[in-house]
Amino acid sequence: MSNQLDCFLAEHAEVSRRWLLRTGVAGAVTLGTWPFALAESGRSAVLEEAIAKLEPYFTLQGDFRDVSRGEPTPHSIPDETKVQVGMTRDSWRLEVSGDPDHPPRLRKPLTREKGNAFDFNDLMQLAERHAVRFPKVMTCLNIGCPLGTGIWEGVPLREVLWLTRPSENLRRVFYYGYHNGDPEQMFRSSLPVGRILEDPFDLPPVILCYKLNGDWLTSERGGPVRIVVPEAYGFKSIKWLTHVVLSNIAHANDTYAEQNNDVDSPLKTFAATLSVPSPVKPDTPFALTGYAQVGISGLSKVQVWLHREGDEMPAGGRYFSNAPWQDAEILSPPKDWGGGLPDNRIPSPTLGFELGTDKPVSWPLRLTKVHWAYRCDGLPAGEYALRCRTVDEKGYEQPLPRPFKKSGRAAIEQVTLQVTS
Ligand SMILES: Nc1nc2c(c(=O)[nH]1)N[C@H]1C(S)=C(S)[C@@H](COP(=O)(O)O)O[C@H]1N2
Ligand SMILES: [Mo]
Repeated sequence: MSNQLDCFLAEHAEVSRRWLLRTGVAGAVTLGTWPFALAESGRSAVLEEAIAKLEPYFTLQGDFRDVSRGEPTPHSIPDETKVQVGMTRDSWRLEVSGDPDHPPRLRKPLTREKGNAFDFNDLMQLAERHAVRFPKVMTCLNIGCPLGTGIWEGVPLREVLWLTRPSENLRRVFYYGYHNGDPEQMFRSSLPVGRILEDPFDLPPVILCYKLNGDWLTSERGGPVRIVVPEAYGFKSIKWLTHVVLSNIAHANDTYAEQNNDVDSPLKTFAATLSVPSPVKPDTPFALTGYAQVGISGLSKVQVWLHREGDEMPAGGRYFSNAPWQDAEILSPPKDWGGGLPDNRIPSPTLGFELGTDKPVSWPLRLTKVHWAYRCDGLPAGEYALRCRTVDEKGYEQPLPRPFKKSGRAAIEQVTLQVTS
């Protein structure tokens, strides 16, 4: 099965499951209150109905898709073993030390051996002054569709890095987590030290994350502590973090690089569908919905194009720049953000939101996802290719002509739609 189809089916099954729970079983939710303001929208019924079925904006911790490696996966080991290996908040220890092969000068490495490894209390102390929260979509470079979106809370990694008092020969930082004590199972990521010390433009910092959507990070999500790199694909956000290694190596040494992945590629902007009714009746209005990932280049438009099989294709190559793309509606911030946030509110402060409110400073929020909807007035009978794409903040079509899957999948999605009486 193609990656794209795999994503599509997974998302659709999930949306239908939630819809059933909410309407059939729970039955308590009315269209007017969830999840978007419908009453004052002025939208047609067919569009409002499709929008009401959309997944919540933020994902419950337990609803994230899990792609953890390991035999067994570290979050599935018995609770007693978790205590022994430092995978609970009380037992967690982080070693921050120099790379023996490319040593930096550090005055104070933090190690178990020296008895000064960094623990959860130390982290909470730093959190009192330095904690940050930001929304982010977690996406696997190799899967393409997001695994979940949440508000991640943590302490900037630089605060811990400075504790080791580095003074020379430090260019790269690599890090890994608990891997069953088996070197073969180690999954390592790395960053240039500059990205940890400073945040380019308005990016949030790289954090040692301990909470997601206001709750302690669960073991499945990488708790007690994982790295979260705001602008990166999932593989940079190492779970069950145990070691940070400061190095003078001049290049990336991520485990993911060994599998032909482009490990310096930031999150891409692209659109995908969530609900596509098929078949639909000829000349009858129908609605489409979907999501767009808002990558590093931002998002200004989501566009759809319905092309009937047999009709002439527009000139201009495989990225269809000259096709008659139509703008879809990018949905406004939801009234109910979902994700199980405490009191159903955005915790304050959260980067990207106005202090003390649930109001985003700008919309859509970069490095997250947003939902879109489109109403088609009706089509003549036939088989159609439905495609969707985005236009980024600077006005460039996204995905750019970029066939490299290993830089993060961001294809123009194509889905078949049947129009028959
Ligand atoms: N320790 C560890 N961290 C890891 C991984 C791993 O296998 N081991 N997988 C990475 C990859 S490839 C992805 S896409 C994300 C997925 O995060 P999630 O399982 O919380 O959705 O975790 C990353 N962190
Ligand atoms: Mo991944």
